Amino acid sequence: MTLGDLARALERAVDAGRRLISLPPARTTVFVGDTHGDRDATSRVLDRFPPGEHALVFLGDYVDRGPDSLGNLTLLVEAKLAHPDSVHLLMGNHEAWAVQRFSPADFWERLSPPEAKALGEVLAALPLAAHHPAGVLALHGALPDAKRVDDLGRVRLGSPEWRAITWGDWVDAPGYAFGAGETGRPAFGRDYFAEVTARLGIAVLVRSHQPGAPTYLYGDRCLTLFTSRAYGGTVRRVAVLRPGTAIGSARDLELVEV
Ligand SMILES: [Mn+2]
Repeated sequence: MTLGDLARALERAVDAGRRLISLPPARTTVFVGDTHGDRDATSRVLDRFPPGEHALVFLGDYVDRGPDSLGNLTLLVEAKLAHPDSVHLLMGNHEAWAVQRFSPADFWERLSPPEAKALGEVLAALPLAAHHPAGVLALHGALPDAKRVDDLGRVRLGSPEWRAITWGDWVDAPGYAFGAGETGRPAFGRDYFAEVTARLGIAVLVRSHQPGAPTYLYGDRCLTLFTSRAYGGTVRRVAVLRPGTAIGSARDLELVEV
């Protein structure tokens, strides 16, 4: 698939411009962390958890860092086209080149300006979050300062809420926001997590994005997951949520190595 073909396929593969995905409670849901050019990781996930039988939520950052960004993105788009209702590709900061540039960005920097523009525009339509009625919210980075879950469907690209979702880190300390200016990574603390999750009625947040974060944070209610070899020794794991499971903490999701 050429890059132009990929951009056109992606245009058909995004979730019709929806920013918030509602996950079906009756199907096993599999959350997949950053894959970052690790096509082999994506391939293993698709083999082990066939879409259709499972709902698959990819948490963003498909390109850069790893050896095969284009192959990884192509495989994901093909899976999305084949199973539009059970494969969900959320936006990470590495898909948001058209909104905010960053460095290092080995994949984006190798594209010609027209290629980067075409691909950047279609990736900017990706959804930002997925909500499961058992009280699980999935997104790339951190929670936006929202009043209710539905507000996540109306987040504007480039807004502070968008920056929290795609760029936000969590800090294992009391407090709310740890300022990061216009270009740095916004960071949030334990009190902010407690307040926003209470407001949204969320028991567990599943996210990726921050390689240095502990797997479990905030009373095991914030799960940080990676599914890529691009971070060196990081184990490739997914989190599985089975139908009917009562979710009190992220430990109620099963971590599976792929
Ligand atoms: Mn990221």
